[in-house]
Amino acid sequence: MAKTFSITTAIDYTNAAPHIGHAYEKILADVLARYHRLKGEPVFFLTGVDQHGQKVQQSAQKQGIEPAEFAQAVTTKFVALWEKLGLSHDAWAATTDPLHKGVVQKILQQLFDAGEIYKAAHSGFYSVRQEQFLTDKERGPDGEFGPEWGEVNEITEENYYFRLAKHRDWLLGYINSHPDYVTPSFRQAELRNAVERLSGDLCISRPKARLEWGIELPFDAGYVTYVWFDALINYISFAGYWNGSEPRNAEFESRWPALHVIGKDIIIPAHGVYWPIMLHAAGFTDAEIPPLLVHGYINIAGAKMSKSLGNIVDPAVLAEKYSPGALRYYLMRETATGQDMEFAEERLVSRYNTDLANDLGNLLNRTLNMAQRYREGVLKRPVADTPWLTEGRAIVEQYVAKMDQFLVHAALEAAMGLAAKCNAYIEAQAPWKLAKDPAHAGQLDEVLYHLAESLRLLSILIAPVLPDAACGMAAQLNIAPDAPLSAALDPAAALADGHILGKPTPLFPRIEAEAKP
Ligand code: ME8
Repeated sequence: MAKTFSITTAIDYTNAAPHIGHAYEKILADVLARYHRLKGEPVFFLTGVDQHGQKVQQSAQKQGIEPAEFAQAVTTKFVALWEKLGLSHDAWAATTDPLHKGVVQKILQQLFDAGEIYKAAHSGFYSVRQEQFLTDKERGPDGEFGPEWGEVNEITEENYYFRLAKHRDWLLGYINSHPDYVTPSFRQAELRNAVERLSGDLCISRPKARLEWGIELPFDAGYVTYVWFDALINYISFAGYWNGSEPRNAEFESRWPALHVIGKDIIIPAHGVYWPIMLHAAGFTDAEIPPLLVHGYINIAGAKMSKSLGNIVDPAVLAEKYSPGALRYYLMRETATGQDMEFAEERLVSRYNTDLANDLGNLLNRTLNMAQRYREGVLKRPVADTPWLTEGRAIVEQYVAKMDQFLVHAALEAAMGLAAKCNAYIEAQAPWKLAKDPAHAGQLDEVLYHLAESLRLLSILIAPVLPDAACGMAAQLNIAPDAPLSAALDPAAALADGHILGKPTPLFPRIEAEAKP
């Protein structure tokens, strides 16, 4: 039995509605999950929502509703968006789920009992308005805390701390001996530098007097857990870590460690420092530390998206306007994994029109039309493998190599290279001329077969990114949907002699430019 490919995304914070950056991350993980299913591997894909924390409590207060109600309303938006965008997750992590709360409390108790968590008093400057302790970083050039912090008082507060510093050397050693821990590798170098500078422990509690919307500490009912400590544990609680009376079972073991897909803002310190140390302190072995795939940011006009800048691009609106497939394809084709990407609606339209409507859609249409017109859809398979067919499979191998490195944009580039090659081949061979001369009947058969077989490969290669279009292509080619990747690599799976192609119907209708007002 093949090993399970386990993949998780960050769980989205429910203090605000989903944005295009959230959509990018979930689609990336979905494409990788679908790719591994295509390879025939068992897959466990987990995504979800991060529902606790101060910002949720504050947003709810502003609206005069309970935090649970607020978090649920935002959660509903995420759920609807993921359904619309065709996410294929196998499990859903919502941190208010009693199952998750139970696991968080058991881990807190375990770490407390093991002496990994201790209580201490902290004195410092506290902003009542922002409800947080301030550090010197928050002081203005005049050395004072600015008016944005409101009333600032020096207070002493008792809290619980998790022993991070104690495990610093272990983490450094782990990073040094596992060069593939973080992808891309420049992020691993950044992480190593941050760990070298690590000092101090992590405050993991908030007194209920200032934050109630969280998971209560099992050993002190006066406090709730810091939201990150709660959120990170989702990755194991929803993979079945502690379903019964004891932690771990065969199902969990088969799903762990999972590849964590996260954005660049949450590797240091949450996923690259807190999380491996939490797992290590809870008894996870080095082989059980989850690898990190760190993606860049989707930016708008160079600026980090923010509500105040008014540049939120709503993924639900884009999917409705252009189709979920157009949005999926654009985000995957135009973002080099690990790098930032500049969002531009006109690029979405031009990518779709150029690659999908023109290159792939027209290729499918022309090929099926010609096959119908000249051969009533019936293919003749060459007796031996031709160089064209071997080259087609070489492109599939390039695609596989890129996908295996999470480089979805490069894999799509390779696939679309095959479509471009086919279009150039049609121009060069001019089947409409061959069809006029019976002496070229054999050559025409070969050309039509090459094109149809290339389209079959393409229908498999686009499936992780464009699952609906892949089914549509299969239907028109008159082949079974959901073929595995092996069917694109194995010569024996090529279209049979005498295979009858279906009739063409437009699969990627052009997006017409909006009429200028
Ligand atoms: O960080 N482009 O939640 P979140 C690309 N709840 N990705 C972006 C992005 C952008 N413009 N903005 C955010 C949290 N992201 C925590 C995670 S995990 C245990 C807890 C990514 O809603 C971000 O990097 O702020 C993160 O991976 C994800 O969206 C959720 O961000």
